[in-house]
Amino acid sequence: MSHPLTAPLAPFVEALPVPRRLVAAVHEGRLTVRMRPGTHRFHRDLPESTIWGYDGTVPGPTIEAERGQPVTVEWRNELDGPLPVVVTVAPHAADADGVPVQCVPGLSGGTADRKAPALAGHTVVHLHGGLTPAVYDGWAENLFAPGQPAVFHYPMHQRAALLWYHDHVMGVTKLDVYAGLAGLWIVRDDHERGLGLPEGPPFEVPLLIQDRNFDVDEQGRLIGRLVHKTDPEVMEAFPPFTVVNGKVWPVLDVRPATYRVRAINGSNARTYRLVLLRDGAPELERITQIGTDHGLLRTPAPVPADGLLLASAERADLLVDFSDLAPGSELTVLNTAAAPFDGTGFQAADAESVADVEGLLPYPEVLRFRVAGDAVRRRSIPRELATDYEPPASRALARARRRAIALVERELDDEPNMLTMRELAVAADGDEDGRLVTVTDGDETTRYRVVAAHFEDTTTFFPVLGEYEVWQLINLTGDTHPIHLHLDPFQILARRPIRYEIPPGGIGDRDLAASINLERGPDDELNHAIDDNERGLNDTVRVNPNELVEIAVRFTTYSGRYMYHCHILEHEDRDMMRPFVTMPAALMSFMA
Ligand SMILES: [Cu+2]
Repeated sequence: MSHPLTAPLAPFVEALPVPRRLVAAVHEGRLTVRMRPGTHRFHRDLPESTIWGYDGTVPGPTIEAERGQPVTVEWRNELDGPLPVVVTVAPHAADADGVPVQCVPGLSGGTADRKAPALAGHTVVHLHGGLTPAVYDGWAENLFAPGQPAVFHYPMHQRAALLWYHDHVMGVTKLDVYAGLAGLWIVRDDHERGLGLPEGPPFEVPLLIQDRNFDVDEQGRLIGRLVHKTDPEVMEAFPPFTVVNGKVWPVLDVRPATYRVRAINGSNARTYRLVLLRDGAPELERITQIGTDHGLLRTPAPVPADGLLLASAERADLLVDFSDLAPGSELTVLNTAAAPFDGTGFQAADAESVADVEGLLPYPEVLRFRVAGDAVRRRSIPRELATDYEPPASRALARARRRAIALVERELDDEPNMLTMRELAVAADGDEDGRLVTVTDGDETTRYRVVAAHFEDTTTFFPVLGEYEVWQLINLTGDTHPIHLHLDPFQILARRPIRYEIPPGGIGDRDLAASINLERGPDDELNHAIDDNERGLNDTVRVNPNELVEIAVRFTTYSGRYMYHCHILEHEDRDMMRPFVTMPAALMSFMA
């Protein structure tokens, strides 16, 4: 563990902003959101930054919708170049003092990428978590130039949940989201209201957690210009400053009461493991998780003993109990997840000493709660939450279509590694060519062949509406990947340890040779378990190294072309994304 850096910005001096609420019902379900350049101050001691934002703000307005009441949004693209982010690859991974360049502001000797300023502001909006018809889902190639009309209809036939909307342009999602194009979207329903959970301010608090870096002037002073910096060894950006609802390390005054905190990781790549501390000691028992990506859990769950893990795009609906605390009490949220994240644990009790530049975590600070004001009656937590879903029945799963996807990292000469997915199909009996993937589970070995590798390869997944499918996500890389499926949510069935071998040259441009055994490797220290707070309806799942994750998904309503991908934006932009086409059963027999 290396020495912590001295923070160039003061933590916990500025109030947590709450994004403006845009309640759809007040506007009869018809909203206009302008994407436009704006200015934003990320911290009191920083000059203003130029950003691209929904309604010109960071984050965009929080849209609130009712289940069953459709919302139409005119996404008006009024963007105007150039992209307000300096993009650079630093020439070295560490500076002259040995500090990783991603932990410090400025370009670290890198030159500003010349292609990025030429981006003309093409956008496409994806409502993440939305059960949205394909034409309005934000297919990454269906772009809108500034001035072109984009009117999207969102039926909102879906459970109450915290969703988010963000840019999804092919190849540059990482830059457009980083520039500010993200906002929250809350779906509400009567079932949730019946539970008496806090709704709206002050007791419901959304937290959009992101990380950002800034440029410096010739004297080394921070200026507001946003910097997306990577280095020769790490192709994802892991900026040093954690930003919550648009402010670096903010503070929220809370009353002695129960708060509903709706947290989402909107970072490009960083995974957070959030620990709540008072006087240096963890107090995670104050937190009860009641919901995940797609809304309420069946029953409340504690957060894991190490802390609440949120990879990019994951959400958690939390009740946090401050009701016994005297005014003046302070609770601090720290992040204990090193980057790139690989699933390694970290004891919550050690959180205060977690700062680690080698782990690209120079400043673990996230947010502080400061108790002030009069006590409010303690809120009881319902013992039963959701009643509208159950784990899929084994009978339904026994006849489910099974699909397998390998996650691989291909090393290339003179350019960053290529992270891609390899869709696998069971190889024919006589297929003995060497490029096969074998998966051995006890006595049983299944032989697969790669049938698709790149985003533009032929579609091979055609799920039938209404039928369960089991997807196996097999991680053959050294890092955790949050895999996101568009459209319907899924349930996590299993996390299983694997041991695998890839022969020299086994990862080609389109093929793969690997032997995978469903057993724990001798050096594998991860526990490969499903945490209680993951047993809900999710649209994003962390797939750790040496791990096979099995999910059950059932697409229910809309036919069409959708995407699934890693939600590390630098990965999704670099080919870790694939299409699938949902089909009505009656049409399948007519497919050529
Ligand atoms: Cu990834």
